[in-house]
Amino acid sequence: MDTSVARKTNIPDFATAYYLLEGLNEISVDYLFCNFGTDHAPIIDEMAHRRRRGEPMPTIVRCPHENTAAHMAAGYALVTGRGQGVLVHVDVGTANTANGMHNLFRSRLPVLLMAGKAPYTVNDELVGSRDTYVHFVQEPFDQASLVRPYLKWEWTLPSGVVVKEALRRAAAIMQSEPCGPVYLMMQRETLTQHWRADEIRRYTGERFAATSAGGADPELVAALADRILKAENPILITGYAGRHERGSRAIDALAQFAGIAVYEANMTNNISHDSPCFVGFTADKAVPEADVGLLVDVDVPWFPSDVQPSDKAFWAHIDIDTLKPGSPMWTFPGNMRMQGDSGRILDQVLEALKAKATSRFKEAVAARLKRIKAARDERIARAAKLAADKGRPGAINPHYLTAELAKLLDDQDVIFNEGVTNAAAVLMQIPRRVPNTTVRAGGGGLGWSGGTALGAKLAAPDRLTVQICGDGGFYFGNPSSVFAVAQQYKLPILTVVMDNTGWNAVKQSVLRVYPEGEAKSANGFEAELASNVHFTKVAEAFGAYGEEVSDPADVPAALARCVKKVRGGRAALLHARVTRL
Ligand SMILES: Cc1ncc(C[n+]2csc(CCOP(=O)(O)OP(=O)(O)O)c2C)c(N)n1
Ligand SMILES: [Mg+2]
Repeated sequence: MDTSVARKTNIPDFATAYYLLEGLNEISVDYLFCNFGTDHAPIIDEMAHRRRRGEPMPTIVRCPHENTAAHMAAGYALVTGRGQGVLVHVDVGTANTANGMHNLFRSRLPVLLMAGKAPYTVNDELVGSRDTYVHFVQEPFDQASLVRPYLKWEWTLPSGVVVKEALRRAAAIMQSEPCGPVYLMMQRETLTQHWRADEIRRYTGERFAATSAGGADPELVAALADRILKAENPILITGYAGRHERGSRAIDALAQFAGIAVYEANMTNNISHDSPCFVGFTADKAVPEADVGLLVDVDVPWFPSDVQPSDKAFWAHIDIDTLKPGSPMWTFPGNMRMQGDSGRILDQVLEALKAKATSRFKEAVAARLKRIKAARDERIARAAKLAADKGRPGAINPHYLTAELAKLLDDQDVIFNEGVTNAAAVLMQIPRRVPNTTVRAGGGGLGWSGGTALGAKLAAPDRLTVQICGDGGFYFGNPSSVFAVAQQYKLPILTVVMDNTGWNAVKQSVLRVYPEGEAKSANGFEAELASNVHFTKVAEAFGAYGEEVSDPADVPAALARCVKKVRGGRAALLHARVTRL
């Protein structure tokens, strides 16, 4: 109900939970991804109340596991830019979202996590007092500590009278760059408290806006343009500039104008791979040679244990998050750092450069562009060569598998690449023209790709959303919960499991630290998982289509059938037996 109308009539009074739902609507929370418990009784009752009155509130998506809920919010925010609500059960539900909050925080995605807290009254003093066993055991001293490392803000709602003010503050913080999770806790007694409609103020988005990211100081911009003007071997490394279309476009325009080789390193959100200056997914060979380097929206441009830049090089760091305040250590170079919207800042740099460009600069650029083209051609040829090897029965080559998948995808389809040690194959073999259509979690918490693909599908029903994961990642993703939601809410996603029978990443890490160690001699890496498993059955249990493929010759047709099913409205899973670890 519009509370301004209420003022003119008999002023009704409602429970705080009623205003909570109204307030969520007002902060553009379209969906509440929920996993309920006893703490939510007042909210559930007010949901029915609002529905009966025909009043708006977020659509409820019930998720059997919180991991699905948190990552659905990630996928939705990725596509729309808007943080949604995740409503979970007290400390235990919050704990189950920690992996998701880690991933959302590191991916700079907004989300409003909400949880109840055990009732604080024990003797039935107030409506909502403790009335069951768990209320006595679900009150830790510091509930928020379960997710605090991944939060930008947290609060326990002290009274219903400020519920909308608290929601607006939560929204302003989660939506201000760098975006991220916020957490609101609420006790039952607070949620059942009644307030007159005229006591609850509105806090509109127009008046209480989020902070927008800006451009850079023109003096720094001019100084960087001077550096680029004199550069002989400039490079640009990005990881997540592609999360905004403008960032991708600005990188391409600057790179073409100035002859800069562009790399995506440890990427999470792709720029357009169509850019003639895009040369690949590791800058390791180029970093020591670069005299001017641009780090643009990137968390890990290289591994310092493998690569060191030249002492004489000049590095400019342009990032929505130059400080990386969520990381105790972050020591990549920046002779100049500009925090802001990278697209805007690079447009400024390009403009300054155009005003200063000399004919000598333009000649040098032309020569560099030839070298860049050669490097680009060479990379594309190398990828094609890798894909040409199909592998053997029971050991399908992931490069071939993903190259075949690429043939079936449209530009707007979105890939959630949780391929771990096969993630590079996904990147190399499925080039993307449109920014932000190949996505990896900024965090390292496995089990994100299924929920994220579901959330993206909810936000973009016309796009195919593809989860690509390893066998290990499949388990982590609580797949029964993912496929249950896919079925119940008609969100057909495509899942491709690249099963190499275990945790290859674990094996490889042992080999990196101990190349000739005991584990290698014994061939004992503690990495093998069950091999005689049929992941298709999990999908089939929830009405999805499943196929298992072992023979490389069967790959194209199997993939085509799965994609067709998904485009027809039914989730599908392809279990591919790839090269073993
Ligand atoms: C929640 C979580 N637990 C554990 C890990 C550690 N870990 C990183 S990679 C990996 C193996 C993943 O196996 P799989 O998905 O099959 O990929 P593969 O390594 O075989 O390519 C593990 C266990 C993690 N990243 N996240
Ligand atoms: Mg594996």
